[in-house]
Amino acid sequence: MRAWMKRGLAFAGVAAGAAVAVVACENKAEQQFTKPQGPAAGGASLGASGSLKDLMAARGLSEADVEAAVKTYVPTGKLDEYMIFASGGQSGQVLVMGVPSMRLLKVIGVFTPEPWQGYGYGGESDRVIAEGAQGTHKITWADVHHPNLSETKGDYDGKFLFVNDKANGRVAVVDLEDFMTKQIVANPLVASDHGGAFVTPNTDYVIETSQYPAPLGREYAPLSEYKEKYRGLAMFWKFDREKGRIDVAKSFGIELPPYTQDLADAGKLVSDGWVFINSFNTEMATGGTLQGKPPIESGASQNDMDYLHIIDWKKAEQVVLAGKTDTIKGIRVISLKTAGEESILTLVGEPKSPHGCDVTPDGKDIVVGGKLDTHGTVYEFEKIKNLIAQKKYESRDPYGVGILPFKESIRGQVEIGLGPLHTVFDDKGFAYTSVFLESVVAKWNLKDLKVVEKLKVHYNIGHIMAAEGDTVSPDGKYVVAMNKMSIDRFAPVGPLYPQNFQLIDVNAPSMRLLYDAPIGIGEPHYSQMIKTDKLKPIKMYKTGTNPYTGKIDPNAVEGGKERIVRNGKKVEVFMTAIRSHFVPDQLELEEGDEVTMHITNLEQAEDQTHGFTINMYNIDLSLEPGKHENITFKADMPGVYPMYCTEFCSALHLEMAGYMLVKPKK
Ligand code: CUK
Ligand code: CUA
Repeated sequence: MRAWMKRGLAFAGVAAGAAVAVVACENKAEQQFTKPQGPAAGGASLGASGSLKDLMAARGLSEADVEAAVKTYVPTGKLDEYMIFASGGQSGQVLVMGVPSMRLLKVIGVFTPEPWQGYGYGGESDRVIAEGAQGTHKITWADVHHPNLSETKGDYDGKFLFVNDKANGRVAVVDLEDFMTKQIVANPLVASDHGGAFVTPNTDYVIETSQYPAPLGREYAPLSEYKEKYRGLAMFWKFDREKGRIDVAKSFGIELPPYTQDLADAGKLVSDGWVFINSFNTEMATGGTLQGKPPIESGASQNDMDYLHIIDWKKAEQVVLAGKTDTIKGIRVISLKTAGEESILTLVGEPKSPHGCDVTPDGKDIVVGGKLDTHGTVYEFEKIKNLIAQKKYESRDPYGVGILPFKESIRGQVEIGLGPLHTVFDDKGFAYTSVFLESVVAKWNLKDLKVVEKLKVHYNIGHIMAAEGDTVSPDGKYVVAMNKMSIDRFAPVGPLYPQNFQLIDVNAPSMRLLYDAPIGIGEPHYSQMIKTDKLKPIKMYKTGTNPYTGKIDPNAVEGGKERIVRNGKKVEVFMTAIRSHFVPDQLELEEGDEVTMHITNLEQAEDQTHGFTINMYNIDLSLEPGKHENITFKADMPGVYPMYCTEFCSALHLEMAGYMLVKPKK
């Protein structure tokens, strides 16, 4: 036996770090490469590259570039100050990134499988994904728009993340203890959603409001009956913090008029108990381009005003408790009639094609942008509340819902520029609005509603996000422009360009662009940024834990108690994984056997993950230290199948393998 092999074996039972070190020491080139780390002492020169000035000249960098580099560089071993949870768009996933480095740390599988995490490949996660089924077709994608962090007293608490799927009307719960998706709730009432997944200040409810109106419950009705049968919905999913799950039985919806509800935000502090939703297409246009009718695009842009929806959810809760609800597809729904009569729903005008709906950190104002307007409109909650209390409606809509007088509901309007969309806030009383048509971030003063500065972004910004931006106490410091296009920015990768997150320093008196981060998974819409130290994820599971119950699995396997139990056609395998072998490592099956495998990773060392796959059976698990997984499959393909570990876990990782043999029927 060669020396390295002996050493490798000796280390097979200790931490991977040590084992890897052994391998690295064998590699002379690597040793040399890793030695001269970091800048030379004194900091004036950059190693062999000469002085900083020379380096700048050689690379064509300006002082501003170097400043930006210094502000975003996170040296080895240091952590990013903030973390971003960004929509992965059509991927149905969530991207986790560090700020200021903008490094990608993780891609969380949410609505769609994520192979590295073994999410959706034979293990327990299959059930979570299956629970999110809508209709009878297999849905293998999602349109993730707004990931939102759980809050306590209006502050991100770092415990959970909620994610919506606009396309298929679904909401998911990610547990930030292990950054895994634990629940997908499919809304049986809506045909699509958008205003979600926002939370109330103590995460009592996760809000999901519909986008394109359709009959509630998705029954058929012709477009000629749009006004009578099509509806919107504001869904209030009750969140059970203890269980870490949405409690569907305690949830309720509020029927809305068939105006296309858009973005939503929950009130906070003074406006706690209320939810605001902007809308467009109050014209109720349904298109008909082939019949010579205007497309929805122009049909929906006829009126000067659409409606901001104001929802009193505390009152709605009372009405639900009093039993004044209908039940549609098993969900309790407050009818539009009741919502209007009880002032649970009130409307107020919003200028042309509104988009974005953002409550200020003090909860006093609501900012709404306008895609075809140059203004941001700032509604004053106090005024709205008084008008509702006095029932001072200007008129009622065709469904009997009270409409408040616009002028008396606002604090003012801020002249922002062409196409203001979304607004976020800092700690110094400034608001930052994304301006789509102008491709700028506009910074304005919440006090006097005056723009103080505009920063060009490249190009066409959609959402904007700020450090702790949706809380009662934003941090300022950083704002990120989430741009839809990236012309002239990155090396070409074909006609589908990356999206571009541009990190902006908002700490200095004037805004400064720091970093372009191309996003190769899209299209991201919104994201939230939380202080890294608020997140307290676990480092490993207690041995035998099933992450989907949070408990030791009843079939968890102890070392030494591995076994194969056959009962007719049913075969149960109790397996363990530890560096660098599976016990048992030979499965001898008959064609047609119904197999259940229980696999426990016995490791209790940090980052000591094993993978497990059975070739051709689409089985792929990630077994983090302590994790237990259960898989069920039918051995219906006779043949020889290697089973192996898919994570480079130790020097003898390649040897962490075995065979599944499926003997053909005679
Ligand atoms: S939306 Cu995409 S840019 Cu879904 Cu929040 Cu405005
Ligand atoms: Cu276990 Cu590789």
